[in-house]
Amino acid sequence: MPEPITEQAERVLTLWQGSWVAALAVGILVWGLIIWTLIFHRKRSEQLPPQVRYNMPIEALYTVLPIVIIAVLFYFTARDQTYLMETDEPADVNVNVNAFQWSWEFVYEGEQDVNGEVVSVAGIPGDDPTLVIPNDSVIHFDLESPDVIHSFWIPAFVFKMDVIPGQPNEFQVKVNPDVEGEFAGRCAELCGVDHSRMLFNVRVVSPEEYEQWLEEQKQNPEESPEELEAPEGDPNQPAEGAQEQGLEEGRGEEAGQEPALDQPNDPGANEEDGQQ
Ligand SMILES: [Cu+2]
Repeated sequence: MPEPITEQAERVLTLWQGSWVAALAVGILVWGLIIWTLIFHRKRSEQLPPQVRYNMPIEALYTVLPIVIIAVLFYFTARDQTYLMETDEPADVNVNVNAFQWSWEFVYEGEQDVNGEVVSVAGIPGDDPTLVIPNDSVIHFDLESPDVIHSFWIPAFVFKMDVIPGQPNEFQVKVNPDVEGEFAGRCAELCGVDHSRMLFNVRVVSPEEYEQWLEEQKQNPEESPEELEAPEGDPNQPAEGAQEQGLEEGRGEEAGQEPALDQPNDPGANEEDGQQ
């Protein structure tokens, strides 16, 4: 198991370990009974043992014991699930996670850059985005997908949640104080040909460093993700063209969309305007 870095992750780890201890205790009891039977109740003669149609105490035990085991497992699972799904505590950072084929966009809700756009970080397959979050803070995640089902998984959170089109999901975590460093993130739901490249990084920093990073993002906004996603038509040309144009103009959301939308309708114009 990875070292848990959130309060919630510690709870998940405890539930996991407790379930294994319970399973091992049941296992040892069952294996013990099997071995005891094998050793002390071997066939001793041709005479059949007494034949009975039922044995009330044993049958009551067969019924009651599994119910008790399942009730105990159910109690702890339901208790921890309720705790893990709680979103009441006011969050310090709100991140909208957009999972798409095949990368991620992280939108920092309520944080506007110098152009009035919401601060966001986006990736493309092969160029993983980095989610930056502060330690000792409550982080709220809203998960959305425009295409197919993905799964948002940060192994160090010991937690994953499906990202389902048309079904917004949410959860939040309290990152432990003193946690710092880079962690892995990935998509945990087979979502298409580039699923295995649907990776991201998580950088956990101090709240001061986080504020500094956020300020930098506001002053020097990254490229908007819209122009990185090539819509229909030639899968390569429009996206590259749009990206270049976007970079030249500093932003280029509108500029980026134009050539991408024009070309599929007017393939001839593409050749003639090749120098553009
Ligand atoms: Cu995916």
